[in-house]
Amino acid sequence: MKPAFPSIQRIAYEGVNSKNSLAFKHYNAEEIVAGKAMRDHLRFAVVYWHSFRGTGSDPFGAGTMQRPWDDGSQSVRNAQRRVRAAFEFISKLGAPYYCWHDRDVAPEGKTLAETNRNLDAVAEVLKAEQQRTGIKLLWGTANLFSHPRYVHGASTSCNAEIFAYAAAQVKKALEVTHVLGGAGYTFWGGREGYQTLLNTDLKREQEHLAKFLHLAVAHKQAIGFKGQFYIEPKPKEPTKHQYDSDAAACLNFLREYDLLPHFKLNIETNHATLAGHTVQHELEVAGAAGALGSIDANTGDELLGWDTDQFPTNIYLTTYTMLTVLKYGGFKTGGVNFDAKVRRESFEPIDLFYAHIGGMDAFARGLKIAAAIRQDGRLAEFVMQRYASWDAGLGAKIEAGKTTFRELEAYVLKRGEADANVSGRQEYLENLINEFI
Ligand code: XUL
Ligand code: CO
Repeated sequence: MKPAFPSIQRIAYEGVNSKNSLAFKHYNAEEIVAGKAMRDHLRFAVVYWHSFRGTGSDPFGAGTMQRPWDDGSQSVRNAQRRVRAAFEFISKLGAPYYCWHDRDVAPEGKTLAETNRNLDAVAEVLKAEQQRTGIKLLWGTANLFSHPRYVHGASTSCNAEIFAYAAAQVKKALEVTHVLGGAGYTFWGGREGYQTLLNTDLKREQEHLAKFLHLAVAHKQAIGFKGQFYIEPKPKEPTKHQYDSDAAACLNFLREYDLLPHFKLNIETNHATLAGHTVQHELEVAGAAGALGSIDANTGDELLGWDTDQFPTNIYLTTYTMLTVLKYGGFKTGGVNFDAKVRRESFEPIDLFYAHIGGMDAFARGLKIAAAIRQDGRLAEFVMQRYASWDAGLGAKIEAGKTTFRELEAYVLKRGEADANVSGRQEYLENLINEFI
C-alpha cells in the first residue's frame, strides 16, 4: 500500500523556539516530569471513530474530509486498508495508544455472524499493525447507538430482543479487545436514556442497564480479561436525558447496583460542560471516589450548546485537568484519549496532524505547569492551612466521630461565638496560577 501521509515524517520534539508547525514544542516523550516520562504520564490515544471514520458531514451538508486511502465502500478490504493508514498516522504522530468502537473498524454485515467475521478479519490486521508499530489499544467499545435497531436504546430498550443483541455485540467487542491486549473497555450509554418520560419506565430501564453491566463483568471474568471497565458520563445527546448523566450520577448508579468495584469513570471534557460542570469538577468527583480512570480529551465551544468535540488547546484547561490527575496519583490503565474531531472545514489529511500535535502540546504544557505548581507547594499549602481547624482539637474530634450535637451545643454556648473566618483568597490563588502559565 502507498503511504497515506507521504509528505510527513515522524513528528519530532523541537522545543519552544521551533517554528515548525509539524513538530512538538512541549511534548517530549522521554522527558522526565515529576519523576516519570511524559509519555507515561499522558498515555496519549488517537480515536479511530473521529479521525478515521469522521466524514465532516453535518445536518446541513455532506462530508468534506479528503481521505485518499479510503474508497468510501463498506468492504472489509477498505476497512483493512484504513487500519494501515491509521497506524501510519499514529506512529508518525508518536502516540502510544488508540481506541475504537467495533463498528468503526469493521463494517456491519447482514447477520451478526457475518458482522463478527468482518470484525475478526479486521482485528487480524489491527493485531499485526499493533505488533509492527508497538502501538497499543487503550480501550475498545461497542457502538450500541448508530444502527436503527437501537432506536429505543440498547440495554435500556423496551424491546428485550434488543437487549440480547446488544449483549451479543458487547460479548464480541470484549473478546476482540481482549485478543488485542486492550488496557480497558468503555461503556458509553449511547442511547441509554429517554426522549420523554411519558413512554418510559425509568426504574425498569435502569435495572436493565445494571443487569447488562453485571453480565458484562461476568463475561469479562469468564474470558480472563484483566483490563479496566469504564463508564463514560454524558448528560444528553443523543437522548434528552442520558442515565449516565454526570460523574456523581454514575457513581450513585454503580453503588446502588453493586458495580462500583468493577468500574472507573472515563471523564470527557465536553460532556462535563454539557452537564453544567467543569472537567476538573468531574475529575475531582471521580477521584474522590477512587474512580478516576481515564480522560476523553476535547473541548466544547462556550457559545454553542452541543458536543462539538474540538481538540483542546486551552492551557488553563489542560493545567487544571493535570493538576487533578496528578493529585490522584496519575493514570494507571487510562490515558489522555483525544475524543475530538477536526472541523468540517479542516478537511485535508494534514489537519489531523495539526490537531493532534496541538492537543498533545497543550497537554504537555498542562502537565509541566501542574507539576511546577505542585513542586512549588504554595497552592497545596494554602489548601492545607485552610482546613487547619480540623487537624487538632475540636475539628479532629468531629472527624473522628467522637462527638454529639449535645456536646457541640455545649461547646458553642460556653464560647458564645465561633472563631472568625479567614479569607478564601480566590484572586490571590488565581494570580498564583498565572505565575506558572
Ligand atoms: C460520544 C462519545 C463516544 C464515547 C465512546 O459523545 O464520547 O465517542 O467516547 O463511545
Ligand atoms: Co467520549
